[in-house]
Amino acid sequence: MPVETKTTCPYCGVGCGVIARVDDDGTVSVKGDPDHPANLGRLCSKGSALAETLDLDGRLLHPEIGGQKAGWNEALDLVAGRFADAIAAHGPESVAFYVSGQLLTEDYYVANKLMKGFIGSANIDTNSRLCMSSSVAGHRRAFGADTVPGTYEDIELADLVILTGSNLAWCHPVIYQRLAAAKAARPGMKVVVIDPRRTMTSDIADLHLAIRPDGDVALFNGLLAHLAKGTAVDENCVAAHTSGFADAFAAASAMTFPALVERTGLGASELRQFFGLFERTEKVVTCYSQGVNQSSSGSDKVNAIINCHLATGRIGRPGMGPFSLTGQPNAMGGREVGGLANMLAAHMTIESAADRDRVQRFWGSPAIATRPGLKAVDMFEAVADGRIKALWIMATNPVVSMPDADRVEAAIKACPFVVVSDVLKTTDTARHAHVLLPAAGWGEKDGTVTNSERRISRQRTFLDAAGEARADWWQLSQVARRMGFAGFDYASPADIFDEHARLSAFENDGSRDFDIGAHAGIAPAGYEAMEPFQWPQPAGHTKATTRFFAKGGFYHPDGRARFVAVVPAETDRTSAAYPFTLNTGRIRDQWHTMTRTGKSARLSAHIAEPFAEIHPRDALETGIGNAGLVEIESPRGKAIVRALVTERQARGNVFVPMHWNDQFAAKARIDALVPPLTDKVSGQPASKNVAVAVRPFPASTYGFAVAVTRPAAPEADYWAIAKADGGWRIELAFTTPAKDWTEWCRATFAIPDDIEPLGYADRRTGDLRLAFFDGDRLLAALFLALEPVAVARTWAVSQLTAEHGDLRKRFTLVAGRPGADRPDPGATVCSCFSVGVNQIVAAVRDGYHTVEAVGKELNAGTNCGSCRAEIRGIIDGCRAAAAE
Ligand SMILES: Nc1nc2c(c(=O)[nH]1)N[C@H]1C(S)=C(S)[C@@H](COP(=O)(O)OP(=O)(O)OC[C@H]3O[C@@H](n4cnc5c(=O)[nH]c(N)nc54)[C@H](O)[C@@H]3O)O[C@H]1N2
Ligand SMILES: Nc1nc2c(c(=O)[nH]1)N[C@H]1C(S)=C(S)[C@@H](COP(=O)(O)OP(=O)(O)OC[C@H]3O[C@@H](n4cnc5c(=O)[nH]c(N)nc54)[C@H](O)[C@@H]3O)O[C@H]1N2
Ligand code: SF4
Ligand SMILES: [Mo]
Repeated sequence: MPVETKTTCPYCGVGCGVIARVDDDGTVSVKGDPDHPANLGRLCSKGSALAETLDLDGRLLHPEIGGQKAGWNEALDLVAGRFADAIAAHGPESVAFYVSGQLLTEDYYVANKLMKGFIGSANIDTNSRLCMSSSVAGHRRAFGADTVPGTYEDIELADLVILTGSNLAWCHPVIYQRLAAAKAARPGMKVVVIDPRRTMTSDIADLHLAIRPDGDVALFNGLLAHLAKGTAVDENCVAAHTSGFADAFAAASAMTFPALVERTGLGASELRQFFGLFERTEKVVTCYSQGVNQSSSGSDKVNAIINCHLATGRIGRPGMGPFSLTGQPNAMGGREVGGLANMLAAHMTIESAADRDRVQRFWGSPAIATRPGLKAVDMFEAVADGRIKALWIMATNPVVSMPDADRVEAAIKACPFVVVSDVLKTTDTARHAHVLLPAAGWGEKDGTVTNSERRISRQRTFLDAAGEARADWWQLSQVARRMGFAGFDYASPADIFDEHARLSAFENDGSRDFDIGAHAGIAPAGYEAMEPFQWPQPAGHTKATTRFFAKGGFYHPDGRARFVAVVPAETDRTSAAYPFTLNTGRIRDQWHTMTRTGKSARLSAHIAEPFAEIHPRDALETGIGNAGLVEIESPRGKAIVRALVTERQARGNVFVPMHWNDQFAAKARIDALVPPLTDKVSGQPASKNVAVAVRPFPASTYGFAVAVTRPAAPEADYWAIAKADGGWRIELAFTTPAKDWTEWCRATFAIPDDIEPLGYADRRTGDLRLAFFDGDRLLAALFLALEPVAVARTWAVSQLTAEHGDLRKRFTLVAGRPGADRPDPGATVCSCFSVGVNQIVAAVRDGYHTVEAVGKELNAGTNCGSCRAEIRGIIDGCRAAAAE
């Protein structure tokens, strides 16, 4: 009998409910949970492809010490011993944990308790530092606590939704779908997108403001000054519930309108239109994400936004409020347990002696950290200069995702003792670990996560753990016990959740926002059955309170919110040597460092290699051709990626995704170029504004290959590998051609010596093709040209699973052209149904002129809907071309 389990998607902070079904033969399939309030059955492309990421390929199946298989006892004893030794010799500040918003709350709780309450240092920080810490800092400055006031429903109820520094369509696709549906049902609703690039999200916008990088403080200051001159300010609310308005207004009105135009890069009429919309519309939600947080002025951007909502009293009421969209599935849970170096558990503060005392009494712990620990960038600085003697990295890949990534890598390599807990055996970080601990992955682990709207949901087990993998909370508790600490004998995640719930209610009485006392004392059966719920849920609560602050009640001691006077800083970092601004971020179908999404052929087909979006004029002036290769350089490092020439990009800017790393490309770890510059208040790195030089990469030969086995790092100046159906696809470029291409293929694709290639060379064009067959199966094919290779990618990939008994078919393959019987579908647009761009273009030519009609004809866009904006773009493109 098939078994269905309700669980939660492990990717983004939307926190969609998923039903995982395991069939009798062990096949797993997933669908959206229609009863989950976050998604009501919807999923995006990544969520829909979850089943494809569960194979054991590349999994770390047992502990390893020094690259050798080891037993759990041996590995845990070693970790406990080395941490204890470092603490004994150099004190508690000489050890550190670097953890992740992808841990479950229970894992996170134990990590934080061990470091802050038992080791007695606050040197635990998390990748949330790179993600949410400016929002946390902004919330704490304004509200006195890290409280997200609103709910997803507010986005649907609003008459104006502002999306700033958020590519919602690609990064929070199910919220985007909810927004798109609400706008379709209520066309009067307005959407404003503020982003230097015209992203897929901008396609839903009534107004797209292509702001200058980091122009946001100036923009929202300008808005506040404008509001204060009109009638939109809610004087009663300001007087009764806030303080600091006069100073914030003075700071905001210091800038003249012409200076505002210059600082934001926006036209005067665009500014007036935006200000007028905000002024006139009461129901406004301002959603923001990394274009706001990841900045040297990130906290100020957050407060500049919150100031406008406080001034108009538009907070905590239906359809109104500032809304921080959290990135990771459990960024919020990590904040609840105090996983950041400057927080204490259950939203208590490390600087408060009363809070420290309360937490220590609750834990009955021998110590309590007395001051904030090292924030991520400072932590790796301390690793680099030898202050950290033992480091434990869990569920994050800092060699790829930290700024100044090469230096971070060197620091990890030089650290005397590094433990990495991961699900994969080989990541850019795991390769430098002294001890590798196999973690139970999604489907194997069990616990809770909290999404962007404070909703706590269960992740449930539906698979046996791979090999000897164990949950992160178990690994941490075992090490704690072996270090001689009492208070870590948890039998299950339910035990930990119970303790977490009790601590949230401990001596709280409404003084702290985070209170889930209603769940204190929860038994394993209750935990198993737990339905998704939103906090707060204090003991004895009857009805869920879903919003904060409509009637004041802020968490500063006087109960008032604070306006924060913010002043725009100069943020143009370009110079004659580094004249471009590098912006980094995400694409639709990859998740961070690709350790899981990189396993799915469907997801890898959307965008199969690292790229730089560049404006056509900039491309022309720098001599970069479309589909050529670009070298991007900062004083810290270099990357080589494909050029994507597009008017969606603003002049002077380039955008490169953060995902590619040394496992998938020759030189595309973009964080190697990002300096460790941080926001002074939050410590969050400025990952979106880096001065770089951009030039064509001088390749003399370009290549494209398909192969059934994953090649080792190819001998090539540029390579990028992506999973494909039946094997792998590889983009290549060389500055000097190989001496013997057949030998190159043998070495790269492990072709046996007795298999001879079928070849084709065109002296006139310089094209060369080689294909190797084993019986009627294609092993590998290489297509070379002096220009970027024009071979149809999807067609070439399909040859990996085709039958090649017919000799003529083999010749079509080396000719590099699809036969008339198998037209090339083109690059994948819809990953759910594997529909390519050429198929959509053909459908449009056949008269299907709407997204719905194309969907009926091809199914494209009818499952998760993440590609609908792209389909609309293709339809518009075809019609524009037809009109010319
Ligand atoms: N597909 C996918 N989805 C994801 C993730 C993923 O890896 N892949 N990761 C998840 C995580 S952890 C996170 S944190 C979120 C991030 O979600 P988002 O923040 O939406 O994603 P990003 O692409 O990092 O950046 C958003 C936008 O900020 C813009 N931007 C850059 N500079 C500025 C600026 O100065 N001002 C303004 N206003 N905008 C600017 C960028 O051009 C970019 O389009 O996504 C989550 N969802
Ligand atoms: N330039 C630039 N850099 C950025 C960003 C950017 O926009 N631009 N964004 C930043 C942001 S917002 C974020 S959130 C970070 C994300 O960056 P990372 O956290 O480094 O990225 P992930 O690939 O998600 O890393 C998660 C790791 O945990 C492993 N893993 C998965 N599940 C489990 C588990 O259950 N247990 C354990 N122990 N391991 C597990 C995965 O295999 C993977 O190696 O990147 C940041 N870096
Ligand atoms: S929007 Fe997509 S990635 Fe995010 S939680 Fe939902 S299904 Fe997962
Ligand atoms: Mo993030």
